[in-house]
Amino acid sequence: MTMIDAVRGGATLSLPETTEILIIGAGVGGINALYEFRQRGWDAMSVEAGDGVGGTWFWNRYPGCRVDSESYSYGYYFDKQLLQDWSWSEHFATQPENEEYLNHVVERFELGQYIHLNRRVASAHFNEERTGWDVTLTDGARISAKFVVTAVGILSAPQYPKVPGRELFRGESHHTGLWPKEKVDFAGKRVAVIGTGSSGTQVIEAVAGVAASLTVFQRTPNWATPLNNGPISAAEMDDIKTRYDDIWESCQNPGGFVHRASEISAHDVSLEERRAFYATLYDDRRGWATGFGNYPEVRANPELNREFCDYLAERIRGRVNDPVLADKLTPKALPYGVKRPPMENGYYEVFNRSDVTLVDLRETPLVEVTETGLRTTEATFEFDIIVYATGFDAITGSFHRMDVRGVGGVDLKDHWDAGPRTYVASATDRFPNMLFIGGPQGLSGNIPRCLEHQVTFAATIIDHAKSQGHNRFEVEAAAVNEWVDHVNELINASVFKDVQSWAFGDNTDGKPRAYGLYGGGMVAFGERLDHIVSNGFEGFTFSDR
Ligand code: NA7
Repeated sequence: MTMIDAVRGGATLSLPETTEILIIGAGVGGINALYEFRQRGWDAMSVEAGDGVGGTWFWNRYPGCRVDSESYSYGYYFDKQLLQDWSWSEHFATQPENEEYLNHVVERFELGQYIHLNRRVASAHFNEERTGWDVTLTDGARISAKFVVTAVGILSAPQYPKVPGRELFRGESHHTGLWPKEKVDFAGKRVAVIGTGSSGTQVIEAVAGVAASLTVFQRTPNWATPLNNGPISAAEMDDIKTRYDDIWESCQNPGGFVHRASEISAHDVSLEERRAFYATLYDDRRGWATGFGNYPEVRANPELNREFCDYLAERIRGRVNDPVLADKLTPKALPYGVKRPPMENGYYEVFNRSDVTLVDLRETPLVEVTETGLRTTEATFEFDIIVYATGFDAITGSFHRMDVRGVGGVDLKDHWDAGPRTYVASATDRFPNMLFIGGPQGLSGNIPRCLEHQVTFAATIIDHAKSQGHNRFEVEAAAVNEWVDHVNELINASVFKDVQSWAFGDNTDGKPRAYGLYGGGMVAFGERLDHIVSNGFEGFTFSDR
């Protein structure tokens, strides 16, 4: 039995009817929360829709999938021996390695006995009479919980193009966020990939050269930059293990990544020096160094941002042989960094292959999926496999797949009908005894570093309620309103405010435009959580009802 099989044994656990704390989801955040709560000796358990743990690293098992935070900065830091015992094989681990790691954590800390796999939440209704949550699963099982902690992710409800015919296609089709466990064999196949975000970029690199032909359907080009991944030697990993305290410290910055912005101002150096620095970032530095290790002015100053974009466009032209194709792959009027840039590894060179074609959906939009392939306004295409790398109903989609009702039966969908409303991404008014890990209006960046703040915060809230004998806690509407205003003020004052992005819900038809992330960065966010706790849980009301 492999380690992953052993954890999957959780699928056979019998489900208790009651628990004190129910965690929804066993991904990166859910596992962290379960570990924290069980360490404290609490009666906590998780339900997880997948038949394995890992969340993002369970569902997104498409070829080429890998993390783009440095792995040694991405793993859990809650146990020093775990850090010493686990060795990463590459700077940016693949999906299988991440999944293996998360399974290792679950097994090592004996959490599998509390994780109920293959259990998807259908509804969670607040029961005012007994002050707790009545949770129903899609298989009909019911659980009563005093507290519910959601860890459902903000990019976990896959989304497909809204064109007719998807069910008619007779070949194989898969969404990157819902990839099957069975190997998808691309060899000798005519393959379409729709979407060129982070997932599309990775799957395109993996499929090119394996498939007989690859047709990439691009709607919006983005500024993909080199990941500059590489193996980690045994000596290097030994050295990393001596530096974990420093690595964690170095992550305490807005993005939670190991990269620090240049201390030299772009204004203090010549254009030639700036271009030399851009070349270093592009060719030698890893991952998010391009964004977070750059001159700070590149994010804030439109002229310098344009200068950096001109540099990136030049590099694309240098890598793509056909100038017309290079132009199609180059963003127009999109500042660098406002839309999450994909990290690539040979992406642009893919388009030099004679068996790879780019279809620009801005020129010829997708019309329908047919029995044999895809049709745009200009042409019909035949395929054996269609890959949808078309992203997610982001931020609220994973919540709205469930029927969540708070005080007086208020539906979370109605409560958030103008966009998500939270207090520090951790709770919303009228939904007592419910906390979010990685909820709306929270952080994006190096996710485990961001989420550990929220896990500690959730544990502190629950601990306060339990230790003071409070039956119920709730956030005040005024606190939620203040956070919503703060989130909006930050975004409206930034260069990001007009970008079309899932962060605003722009990629989902019918969604109100509302910013769903927190733009103040991880340090300010963590300080705010600390401030709330040290100010008597400001914004929360505890009661014995
Ligand atoms: P993303 O970043 O949302 O990318 C989705 C891609 O799919 C993007 O290129 C979209 O183009 C494209 N898309 C979406 N809908 C359509 C339709 N209807 N037709 C054509 N193309 C479409 O999702 P990913 O999975 O790549 O990445 C999600 C996160 O994972 C990412 O932020 C990282 O944190 C890791 P668009 O740009 O909307 O025009």
